[in-house]
Amino acid sequence: MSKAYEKNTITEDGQLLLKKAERDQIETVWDRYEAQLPQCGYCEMGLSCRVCVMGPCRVDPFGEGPQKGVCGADGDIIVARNLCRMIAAGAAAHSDHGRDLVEVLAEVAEGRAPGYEIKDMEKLKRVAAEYNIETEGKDPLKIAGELAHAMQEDFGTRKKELTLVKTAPEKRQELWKKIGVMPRGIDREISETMHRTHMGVDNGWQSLLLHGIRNALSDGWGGSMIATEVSDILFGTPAPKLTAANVGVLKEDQVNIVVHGHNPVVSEMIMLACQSPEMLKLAEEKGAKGINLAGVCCTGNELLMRHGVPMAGNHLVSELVLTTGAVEMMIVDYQCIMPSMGDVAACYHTRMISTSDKARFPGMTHREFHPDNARELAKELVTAAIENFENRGEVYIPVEPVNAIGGFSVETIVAALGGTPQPLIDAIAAGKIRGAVGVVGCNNPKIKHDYGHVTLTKRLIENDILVVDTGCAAIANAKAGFKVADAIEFAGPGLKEICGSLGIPPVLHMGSCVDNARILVLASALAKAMKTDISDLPLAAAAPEWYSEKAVSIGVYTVASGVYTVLGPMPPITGSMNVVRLLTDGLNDVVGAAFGVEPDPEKAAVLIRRHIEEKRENLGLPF
Ligand code: XCC
Ligand code: SF4
Repeated sequence: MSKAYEKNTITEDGQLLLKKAERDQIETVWDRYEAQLPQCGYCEMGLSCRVCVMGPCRVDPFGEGPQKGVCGADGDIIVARNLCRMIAAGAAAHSDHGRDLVEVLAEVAEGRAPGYEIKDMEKLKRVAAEYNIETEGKDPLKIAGELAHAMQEDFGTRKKELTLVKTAPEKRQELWKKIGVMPRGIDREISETMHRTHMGVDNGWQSLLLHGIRNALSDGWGGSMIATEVSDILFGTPAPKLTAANVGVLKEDQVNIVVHGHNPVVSEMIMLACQSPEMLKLAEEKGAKGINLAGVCCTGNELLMRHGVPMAGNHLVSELVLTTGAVEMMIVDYQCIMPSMGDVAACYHTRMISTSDKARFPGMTHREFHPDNARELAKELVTAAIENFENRGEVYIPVEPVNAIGGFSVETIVAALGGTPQPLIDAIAAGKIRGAVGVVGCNNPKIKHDYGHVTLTKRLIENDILVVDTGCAAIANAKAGFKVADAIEFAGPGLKEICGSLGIPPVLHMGSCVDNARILVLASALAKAMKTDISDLPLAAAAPEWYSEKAVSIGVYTVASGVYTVLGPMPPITGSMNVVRLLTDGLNDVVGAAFGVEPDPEKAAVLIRRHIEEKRENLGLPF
């Protein structure tokens, strides 16, 4: 194996496919990253501003050139404004995804979404109760309609507080009220961020960042949480399922369809079409042994969690999946779909389909999904994919898939523990499990692909720290083999004993990126059971390879919820030492947690272990 491929990714399939891509003259994300180097230092430090047309401006970090933009904004203001706009974009992405699900729920209630239904009645009632909706003896569709309406109000501005915030521990809610960051409407907070960061509005870097926290909280305890809850209501609450990961999940003798993006609204319908006898028969007629559906990124995670649909890869290998020449069709919705995908597909027989009214891509055919046409359109697309089977050229699927178990919703974890979180708390109290860490987020060509996730996770579990994961991190850990019951071999003695007796892996797949809300719910349940606040618990989070604005929002709401969070790549804030100090230290006094930044996962593991032991000591738990 040539060194160049090893430099980019630790995965065997990634390395082999990179070689294939080079042979096929496919340009990848790594090539384009290389071509961008050196990247702009001002932008890297957050010191460039394009907010208005008196600019663009930049502030000289060495103190020699200009220290203020044309309007007079200094480095602190510019850095804080830029960061807040990243939060707003990330919160908007998650929350708009949530909104799309709520709209489907509303259409289901009105009987206008053929093929969609209420899958989890119990959850519908439970969530409706959070919204003070009477459910006793009421028709489920009526409950669904009322719930959809109530959730839509969370997006608007008619309230002082989002509804689901009240599921946070009391102490946390009081703190948020005290410091003035209680999120109100989801759309309102995003819109207010855009207002505050307009030239000549909020020029206090502290007040800007406080609002940034409020905006991020409206994502975590609002838009994302709504997305997760409604997905469970419509498609079922996940329970453990056997699945597999890496590009080896593609099948040489079957029609391969890959879904990419985030929202299960499209991918669930594609899955149903793939399973229909009519489609299976057609596939057979065309000489295929079946229809094989696989996922990439988070819409893949949604299907994996609920149905065990296998995962072909995460963000950075999304282009490489196409270089197998084995994909008949890739169907995308939105977020994290590189605009290069159409170019890559053009070199093979793969057909690329975009489906969302808000997301277009070069080189893709646009077939728009709406609740009323989804079922029919899904069949049409699957038919086209099957018909494309005969156009295949050379196929290269160089690896065998790795087995994994997915589907650990909070409901399932609590059920596995016997109905209450108490056994987990006992195990933590006894020191068998030192604590728990959420390893989440993306890939980024600045970090060797999957190296951050896998190295950090390995170090944590071998030190008896339970890992829960989501997003592309979860896919990395699945490929690394950490998600089978036998993976307890990688764990320290205490974690091994506990997971072994429960028959669960030491790394629990909790879903997609909006499903980080599940981690909030779990942390909240632990804090409530221990009658304390989340910030007192031996917990931490990490985003070892993050890249996206969504990850910024996630990081900020996680810290604001009281969880120490270590980022791999440095966010663009180093142009302001004030902002750096606040985020990495000062926030401890404000929300009881702060950020760390450490691109080396070996060192990040040490930071996290130290933090967990400190929290244990404060709680008086044994060493
Ligand atoms: Fe995207 Fe969600 Fe990041 Fe992966 S982890 S690169 S955001 S797909 Ni969410
Ligand atoms: Fe320059 Fe100020 Fe306009 Fe930003 S807002 S571009 S710093 S003048």
